[in-house]
Amino acid sequence: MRIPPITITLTVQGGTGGDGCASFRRVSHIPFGGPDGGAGGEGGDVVVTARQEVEKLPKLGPGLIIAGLGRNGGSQGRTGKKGTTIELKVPVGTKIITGSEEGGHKKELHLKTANQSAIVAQGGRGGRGNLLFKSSTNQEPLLSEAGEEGELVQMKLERKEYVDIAIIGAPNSGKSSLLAALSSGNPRIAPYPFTTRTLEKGTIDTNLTQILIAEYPSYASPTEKGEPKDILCSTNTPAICIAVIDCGKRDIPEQLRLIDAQIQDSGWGANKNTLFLRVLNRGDNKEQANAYVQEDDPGEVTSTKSFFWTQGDFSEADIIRQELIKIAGELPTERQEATDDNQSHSANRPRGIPFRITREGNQIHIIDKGFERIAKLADMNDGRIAAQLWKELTKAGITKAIKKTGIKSGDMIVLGGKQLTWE
Ligand SMILES: Nc1nc2c(ncn2[C@@H]2O[C@H](COP(=O)(O)OP(=O)(O)O)[C@@H](O)[C@H]2O)c(=O)[nH]1
Ligand SMILES: [Mg+2]
Repeated sequence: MRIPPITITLTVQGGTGGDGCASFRRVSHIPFGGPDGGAGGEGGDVVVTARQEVEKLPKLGPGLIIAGLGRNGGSQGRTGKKGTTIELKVPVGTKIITGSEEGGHKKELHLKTANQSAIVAQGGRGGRGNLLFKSSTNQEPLLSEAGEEGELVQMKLERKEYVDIAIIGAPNSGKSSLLAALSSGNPRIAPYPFTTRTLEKGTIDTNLTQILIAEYPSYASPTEKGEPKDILCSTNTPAICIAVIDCGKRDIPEQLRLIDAQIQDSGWGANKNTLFLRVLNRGDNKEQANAYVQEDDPGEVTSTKSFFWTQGDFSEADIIRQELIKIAGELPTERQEATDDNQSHSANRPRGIPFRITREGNQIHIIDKGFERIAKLADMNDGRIAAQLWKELTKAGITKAIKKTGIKSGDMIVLGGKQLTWE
């Protein structure tokens, strides 16, 4: 078995919101009806959903994927329709990583269950219609607002199978036997090494929860580079890692070296939330085996607890299982974090960012997302529209800030691609 491609990188963007409408009521017996321009619809979102039937990540990217545009608002107060949402279907266990570490916006979300879904790029808000610009001092609003651009997000999808408890160890040490004893798993158990070539999974079911436990294929040598290493990296960092050590006649230091290599390669050792446990299998002389393991621990396997276990001993297996259930319930697992997160992965859209004024020669730039959207739809050649826009800019304190720049008559004001001359 070859592990299918485990990551794709792509850029996605929510749809732009629809423009608001500027219109007035037309009724035969009322000569000047009030404003009735409706708001634009929201742009569509880009959503990632985990589906049971999907096995591979979609073949997409590196291009840009954009969700549908929101429709423009209409007269008679009609709001535009929301843009079409794009849904990317991915395998259960996919991890979504958005943003970058540098920007401090890096976010991760693991889709662990079927139908779990996350909005990765939100559509832009629809622009306001002139109806919403009506005020006690402006009964004939001529302004409306263009739709907002959707969120632009860089994202990486990583196919990661979800595991709560990992079982690792040297070949033939009894990992499969332990998995079968503890869980619903039904792996092949055989008296020769490397029986397990894939991730062998099982569940421990309680009334409250289901714990996912898996056995990873063993390393042949501490410098393993093949499939066992790929499989090790194909899952998340488990909450608990059990290292099985065969305390029969086998060479324990060699087993510990293999285990150590697995922990190093997986990177789990770096996660302070992962708890490392040891199961000492086939222990004829348990005291001696335990002492030996403690002394020769090469460092990484700094287990907090060792359990003795022998295949066929149901009471020992039961003790281990109860302990795992107890520990799993207490650990701050990734799974709990995911439920705390309300599934919406979207970076919160900036709202209420203060305006900025910059100057380049005789050009004064007004930088303000909201006013740029209003200016975009405003016909500056219409004196009444320009006057209403100035009034709004004054209300927001922007004209005052412009005066402070020492503006002179004849200087240019630039806003949302439109230019105005300062009189
Ligand atoms: N005698 C004895 N044999 C065991 C014990 N645990 C596992 N085995 C045997 O060891 C062999 C390898 O076990 P398996 O679970 O497949 O090991 P894995 O390769 O680590 O998954 C099988 O024949 C098991 O029946 C044990 O506690 N005592
Ligand atoms: Mg096995």
